[in-house]
Amino acid sequence: MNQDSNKPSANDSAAPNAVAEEHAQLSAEIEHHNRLYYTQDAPTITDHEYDQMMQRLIELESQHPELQSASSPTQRVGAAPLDEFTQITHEQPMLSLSNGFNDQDIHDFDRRLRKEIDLDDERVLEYVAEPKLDGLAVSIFYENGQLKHAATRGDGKVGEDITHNVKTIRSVPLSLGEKAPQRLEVRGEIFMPHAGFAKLNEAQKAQDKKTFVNPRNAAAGSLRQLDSAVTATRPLEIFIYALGVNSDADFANTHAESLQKLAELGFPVCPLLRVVTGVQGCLQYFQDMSAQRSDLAYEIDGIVYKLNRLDWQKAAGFIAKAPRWALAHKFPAQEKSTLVRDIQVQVGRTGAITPVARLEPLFVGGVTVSNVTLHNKAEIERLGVRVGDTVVVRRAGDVIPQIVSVNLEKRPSNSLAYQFPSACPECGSQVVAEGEGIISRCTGGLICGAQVKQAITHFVSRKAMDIDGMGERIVDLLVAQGLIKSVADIYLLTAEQLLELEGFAQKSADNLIAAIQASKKTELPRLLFALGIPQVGETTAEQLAQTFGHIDALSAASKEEFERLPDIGPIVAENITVFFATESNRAVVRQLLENGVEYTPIDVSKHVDLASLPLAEKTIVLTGGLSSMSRSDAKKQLQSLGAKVTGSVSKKTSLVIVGTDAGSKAQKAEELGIETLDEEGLLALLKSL
Ligand code: 5U1
Repeated sequence: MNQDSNKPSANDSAAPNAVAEEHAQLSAEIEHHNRLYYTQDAPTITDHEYDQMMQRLIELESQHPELQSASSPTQRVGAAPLDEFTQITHEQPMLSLSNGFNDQDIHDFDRRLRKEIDLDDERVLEYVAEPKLDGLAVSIFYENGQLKHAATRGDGKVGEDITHNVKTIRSVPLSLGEKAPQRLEVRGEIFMPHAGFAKLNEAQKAQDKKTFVNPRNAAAGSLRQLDSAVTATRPLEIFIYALGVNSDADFANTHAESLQKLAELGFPVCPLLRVVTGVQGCLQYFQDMSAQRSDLAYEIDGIVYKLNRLDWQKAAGFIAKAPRWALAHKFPAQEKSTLVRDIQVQVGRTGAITPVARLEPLFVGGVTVSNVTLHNKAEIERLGVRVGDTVVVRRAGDVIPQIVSVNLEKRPSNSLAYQFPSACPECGSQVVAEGEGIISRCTGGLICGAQVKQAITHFVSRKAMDIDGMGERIVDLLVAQGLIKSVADIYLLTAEQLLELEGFAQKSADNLIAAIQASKKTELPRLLFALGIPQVGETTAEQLAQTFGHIDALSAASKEEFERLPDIGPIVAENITVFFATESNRAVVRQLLENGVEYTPIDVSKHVDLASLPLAEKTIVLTGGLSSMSRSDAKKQLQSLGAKVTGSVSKKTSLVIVGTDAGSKAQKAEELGIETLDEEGLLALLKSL
């Protein structure tokens, strides 16, 4: 360490070699002590010595600003405040985890994986088990060993750029040395340990500032600071749990090995991580951690199991937003008692009436709960809950809170059974029961203010007609003033009418009318989605549009025709049929078109007839691992060519694709004399079609 070097007298020229060398050496030394202190919990110098080194580095950089790089330890005290967060698109999507809640879920997870990998019964899978921290997921990207950027998960595809804040976390390495892959992305969880959280809240209280509800919120609030100097004062920590982008294809063969390598590069990895064998190993680890949970320095809400072999992870692939090769085994939910102050009902967009219990607020599972849905009349009857009852509320992780039981011993003697309303509280129309009493629906339709407002709010929303500037407040105003009674009336609004309303000036009125006009030219799937047919989401609307091409064809179709579509079941088919059979709905559609809404009909003669696809009527089984794609990708490609892809080999199987480490299915195919293809053959087949 060199703390007494002579200070240069001038600061207007490039740093002399000796100064640059001192700067580099001092930076490396400070980062080394950061690692010893924050990652390994084993400091070898005093705080005073550390502060002296940091002071000297700051001094060198103030005299020679050109020495200050993005990965200098001085950057950890925070950079200039930002005006807003910019966005970062993740090169690889940031996935979430599927959840398991009991032993059976872990057995099922293991069984699904064994099937996916086609593992023989005798062989046991190896998993990496580690605590699931209750913090915030982050992606940190390094190029040529230097920290380039860090981002939140966001929607999994695009996150917020929080580089300036992540750099203030002392245990995050700013540079990785020469052994690091040229491009490397790590993923992990940023969290606030209990002790730091308590201290932070004390300080907030002392300064008359808002305190944080739990460590997770405190960590989130700290990371969402535009001023990284504030983040720098917050006691944040990180554990890295996975690799993202990695330019070194030979980095590791197993997940455990990859984390070991990341630890060697200086990343903090949870020391409680273990490689375990089979379901028994997972469950034993879960028990051990459950026992230790209350003694840990930080909050955890479960255990994560990940398949250890990376080639098998690849073979297992993904479902929607989560990998098949990982599972979060959640700790049991927290339960607490409170009082039901009232039971009220809410009317939804389609008239569905949902009862809600208004509770004496209680803190359970890390949040304050004041309202809990009671779902439907049948649920109220099942629980037997009444106003004035003491109830047990359960909340687990991010699952919505629920009432699990009523304490009858504490029931007040004068309490009465809850009477489910027979008339809508919004419009007074009759409430009718559907689906064996599961759903209660207001029959008011377009005369029910609650339904009309919500139907209009849905109609104008971004994924529907996308009328910019027509938020809930404006919809409420327009309906209250009687300017719109149905969605078709939107297209009759004038700027003059808007100017009469509170909060509108010429410009805002003109802008809203322009947005309404712009929405008139639309596409059929959007229009169908906008109509708000019960249970018809974007995907179903798209499928209906592609199959029928025109609204007239849709209104003329039968329930059976809808049911023939791959993703439409009897209930949705019934909803669509009823919607188009109802005269008031037909009238609204007619008026929309009369008021200027137009869409280009879809030429359904070009609609793909599944029977005409090249692999139609072929039943294909995939077994073993593939190196060029995941099995689920291969499955999708084969399905898109018309094949039926199944999980087991039988006489009906037309073809078996045999990957690496294939087990009994390949053998069975041979016994039955079924044609097989290896990965190369599969690629050639896909290419030829
Ligand atoms: N411990 C741990 N938490 N956690 C969260 N591992 C882990 N892995 C995750 C997430 C979201 O995702 C994997 C898919 C990388």
